[in-house]
Amino acid sequence: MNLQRCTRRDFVRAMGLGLAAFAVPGCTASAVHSSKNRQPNIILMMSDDMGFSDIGCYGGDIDTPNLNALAAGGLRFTQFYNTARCCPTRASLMTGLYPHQAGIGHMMEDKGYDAYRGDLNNRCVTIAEVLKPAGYRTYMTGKWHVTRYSDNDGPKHNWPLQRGFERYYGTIQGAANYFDPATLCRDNTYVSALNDPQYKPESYYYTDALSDNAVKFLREHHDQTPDKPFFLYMAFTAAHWPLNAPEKAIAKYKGKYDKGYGYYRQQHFERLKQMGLIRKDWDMSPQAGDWEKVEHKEWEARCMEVYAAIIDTMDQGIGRVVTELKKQGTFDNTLIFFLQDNGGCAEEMGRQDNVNEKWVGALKDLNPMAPDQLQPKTSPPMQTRDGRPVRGGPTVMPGPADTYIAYGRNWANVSNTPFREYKHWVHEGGISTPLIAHWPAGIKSRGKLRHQPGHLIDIMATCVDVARAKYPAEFKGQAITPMEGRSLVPAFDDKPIEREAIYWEHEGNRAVRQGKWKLVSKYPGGWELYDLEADRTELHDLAGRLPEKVQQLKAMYESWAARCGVQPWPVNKPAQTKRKKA
Ligand SMILES: [Ca+2]
Repeated sequence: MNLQRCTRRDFVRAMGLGLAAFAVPGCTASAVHSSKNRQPNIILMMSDDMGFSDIGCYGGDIDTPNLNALAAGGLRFTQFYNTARCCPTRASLMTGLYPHQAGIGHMMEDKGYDAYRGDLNNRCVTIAEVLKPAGYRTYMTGKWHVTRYSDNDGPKHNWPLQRGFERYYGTIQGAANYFDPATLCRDNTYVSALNDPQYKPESYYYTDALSDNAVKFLREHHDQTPDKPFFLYMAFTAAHWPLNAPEKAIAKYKGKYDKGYGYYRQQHFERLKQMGLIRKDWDMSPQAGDWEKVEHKEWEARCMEVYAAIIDTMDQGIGRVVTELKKQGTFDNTLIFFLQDNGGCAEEMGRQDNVNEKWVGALKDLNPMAPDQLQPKTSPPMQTRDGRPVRGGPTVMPGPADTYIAYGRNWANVSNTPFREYKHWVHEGGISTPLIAHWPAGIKSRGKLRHQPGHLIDIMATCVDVARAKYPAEFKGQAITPMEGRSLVPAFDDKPIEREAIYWEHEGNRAVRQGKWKLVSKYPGGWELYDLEADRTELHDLAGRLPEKVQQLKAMYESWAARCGVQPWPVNKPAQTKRKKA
């Protein structure tokens, strides 16, 4: 791979650009790509709960040859950001707004304020809703997770088909057993993993099902409307817990992680520096776990083996999508993005010694389920389709359908190398994601890095730009909130992305980044200030030394929070507001 060394000058240049105030969103595609008559196809691939340095082309040790090839043929952004968790990330990505502006300030419950309805509002539009009027066909596979209405018989106004997608296959809610996912849906109707007439694999595995159905949609598109451009959103649940993967995929990684946390963190750190993805003079964040003190070493290593197998399987599915594009002759003029929805996850789901007392003890009279019966449970206590209880804890090796276990904080710390914190926090470990951009017809550079900071909100602006679409002021009679992001097209040519700042709020964790400066706070603590050019691993707090900078950024944060409807955490329902369920 042709890897560009990251120099200090590159960083200074990229970060200094963030200081330009209140720039107008870029609309440069017409200038850059005026020679292209045809609008590009756009594929947006997102994975779930993965760290900054998991995939190979970002310094990881998991086999991801297909993602690595996209990186080698395109660009890798080194400072791209998400929102630190599933639902707000998906809302922000789909709408080009901050999550609170789209109504998903937290998760999938109505907290009584417009910014916290747990349901996309009607003052935002999805990328699919914007690209359709520009002539695009629109398809989606994967995790939706931007509505609190997930009953098969309930309101579906915010399901994918009602928010701009023509075809859909995936799960309406978040996490689920990969061998038998709950809320599995084709178009507008729930299906079981086994009774879907349109998809009959030899053995069912959700990640493969998402890739296979993406290929199916691409084939149908090519058969029916080859002259139209398409937008395909693939939202994998890989590698969110539970650690479920086919045994054959796990076997490939057997013994691979026996050296323990510190060894792999150091490997990630060295490769990141070698690839130019991080600066050589940054210090490493503190290590979370001591391998020597781990009681169940074989189990703990197995957790990481399954995690790797989940990601490996996703990468193979991405390879099948690329193969289909090449077969159709559409690979060159397809803009493919790959990114992750939040940092590595420190949640300890299913890892406790006594977890089966609660999980297995709660299940009575288990019977096999009929093929057309829907899996009712997203998490334990639950049973497998063939009638076995789903278990966890350190005596149960993760992987098979009857296990529900997370890889835990210490491996998440490896995934997030070299950064601090995890999914949920807005320090760099929670919000930093790879962003691969591959588009041979539109991006001249191959295998290069881009250090311009960017955020999920920029994907909508970029899609509007390259598709020559119009972001509406009004949609279905409603005024639409102006988009927040900036087109990444200038960065494709290594030009600046001009913006005031980037902001975060999640569960009381707050941050603002302007240029090289980041003000960040971990709920319920105070503000910390970092110079990300010198210290992106956030180890040298400058808040005490630079009180004026703290005040300036704090005022910016507060103004943004007020503008976007952010409430103090924890958000409690206002007493008199009782909204009826729609
Ligand atoms: Ca996630």
